[in-house]
Amino acid sequence: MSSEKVYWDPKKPWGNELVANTLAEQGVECVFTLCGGHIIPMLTAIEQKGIKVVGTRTEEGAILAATGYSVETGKVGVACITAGMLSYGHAAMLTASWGQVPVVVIAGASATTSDGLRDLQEIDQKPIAVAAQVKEAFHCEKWERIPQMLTWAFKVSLSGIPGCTFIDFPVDVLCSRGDISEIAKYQTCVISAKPAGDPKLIKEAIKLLASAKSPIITIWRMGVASGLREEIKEFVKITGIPVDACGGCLGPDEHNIGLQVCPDADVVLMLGRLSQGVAGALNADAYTGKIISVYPDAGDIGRCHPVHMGIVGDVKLVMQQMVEEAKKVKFPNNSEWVKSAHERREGAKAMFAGIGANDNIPIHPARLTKDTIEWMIENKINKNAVMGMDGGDSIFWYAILSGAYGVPMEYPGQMQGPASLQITLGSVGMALGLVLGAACARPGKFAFIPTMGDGAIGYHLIELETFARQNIPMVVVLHNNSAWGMVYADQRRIWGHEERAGSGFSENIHYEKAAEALGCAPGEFVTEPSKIRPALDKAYKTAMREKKPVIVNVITDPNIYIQPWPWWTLPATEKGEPYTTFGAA
Ligand SMILES: Cc1ncc(C[n+]2csc(CCOP(=O)(O)OP(=O)(O)O)c2C)c(N)n1
Ligand SMILES: [Mg+2]
Repeated sequence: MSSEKVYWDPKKPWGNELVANTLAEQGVECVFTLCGGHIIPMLTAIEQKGIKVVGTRTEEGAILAATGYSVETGKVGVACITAGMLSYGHAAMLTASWGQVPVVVIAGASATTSDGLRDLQEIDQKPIAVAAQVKEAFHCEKWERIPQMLTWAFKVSLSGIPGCTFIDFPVDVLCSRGDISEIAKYQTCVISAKPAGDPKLIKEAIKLLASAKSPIITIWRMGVASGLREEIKEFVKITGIPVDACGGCLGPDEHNIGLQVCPDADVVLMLGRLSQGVAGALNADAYTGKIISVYPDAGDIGRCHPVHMGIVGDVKLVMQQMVEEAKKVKFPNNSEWVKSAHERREGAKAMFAGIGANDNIPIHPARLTKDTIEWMIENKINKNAVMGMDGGDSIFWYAILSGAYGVPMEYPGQMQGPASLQITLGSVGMALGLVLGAACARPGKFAFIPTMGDGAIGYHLIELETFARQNIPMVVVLHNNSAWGMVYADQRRIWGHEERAGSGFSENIHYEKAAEALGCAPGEFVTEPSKIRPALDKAYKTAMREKKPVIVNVITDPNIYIQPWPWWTLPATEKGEPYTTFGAA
């Protein structure tokens, strides 16, 4: 909060004040910004409404933070940026849109009075936003329409399938004043109605699930975002069906069996899954049984893979209907099936623990991942932390090992990054921005990034200064393999020998020192496997004591790779050799 108070005239408010009032009306508590001349009074007006304003170091950082904040809280995330700089936020808007996360991006714009004069930062921003797949982009040229149009931006971001919206205001509109009675002419209303499912299909779905031998439930972004936590808990209690991809909705529960360990389930209740056709770890095609897809938009059900039954509706409401219907039906005892699913996971755990029991130097990435996960479990770090992950191969090591170890997300959206967004836009580099937003929503809470690629950290390294400024205690475990490792691994596989076109970095970069220069606490540089756990202990203590981020920079072997595809569904190569999940190229 600024100490000098600016006094406004409530009867003749500035446009900037109307923006701030509308944000307050929408219940906004925190705004992420990259400031600039066109929005200076807007930011002050917002702060004076008691809304926290967090300054980031890039537009992309601000929009990613707003996205992470939304995933963490379930509320709309808000970013404010200055005129003409939206291109810097493009990938972040795509991330929010693909991630189905409600985010409102507010921008300043050059004055209407200077249109066409090539004024400073005079750029038509709407097409940039539209190209970033926002749900709708608004340009507000009338002072008296500011509350109405800004409310639209919120309303649209939340409605149907949530996503990013954009609105900009010319600086002369923001800096003009008017009579509040004019505003009444431009009203809007917000309704929160949601559609339920077709009762006939609900009945059929329950019948099918009750007759299945090996049914599973999978929960995806539109399920998580619908807030179905209570419903899913009750549903598994009644039906005994295990949850195969959980999205954090079940927490630690015996029915939470991990991450897609049962592609051969005979019936799959797929909740809130956008149909995607990519060959990837989160690919719905991996399932071979009958899919019952519940999703709010019929156009997306079965778009890229066949489904047996499509139920259109808000996922939470449909689950309420399912719970009621399930009470009327007798379900078989699924406990043996749950047990066997856990056994599969235990099998995977034993296999990866074996791979991770490796004392080589440079450190095997499975060793680093195994030690990190075991340290995290032993110290209950994941029980009470905001989390995130980023990278290429590094992310897959963590995703697959944590799935095999049965580490649950404690709450929906706890793990920021691809795991929380669940949609494979596939961009590396977004986690620091997302975690910043999540951490700002939970002041004082520890933030943990158990895996981060050395390529990935480069995108928003500068944002570590924001973490330090916000006094966020955080530990980042850096897989430093001096490479865009996932790419380098493929180069070796394709060419059969070392080939590094564009994929290598300088070796042994001291990222922990770069972080220290940005205000973080002293970090760790680890080259020996036996030093991993002591470094994690020390980093955690330092982070908590100093209330600052700490980087644990671990030098790992670039010649070890992991397949990004689930190890249980790997196809054979052309040579007839089975792909392995890991190996030394
Ligand atoms: C923004 C973006 N650029 C490029 C890619 C292509 N890509 C996928 S994985 C990867 C390597 C990531 O390297 P790093 O973060 O160091 O993780 P590692 O694979 O080495 O563990 C790249 C460049 C991408 N997914 N996203
Ligand atoms: Mg790397």
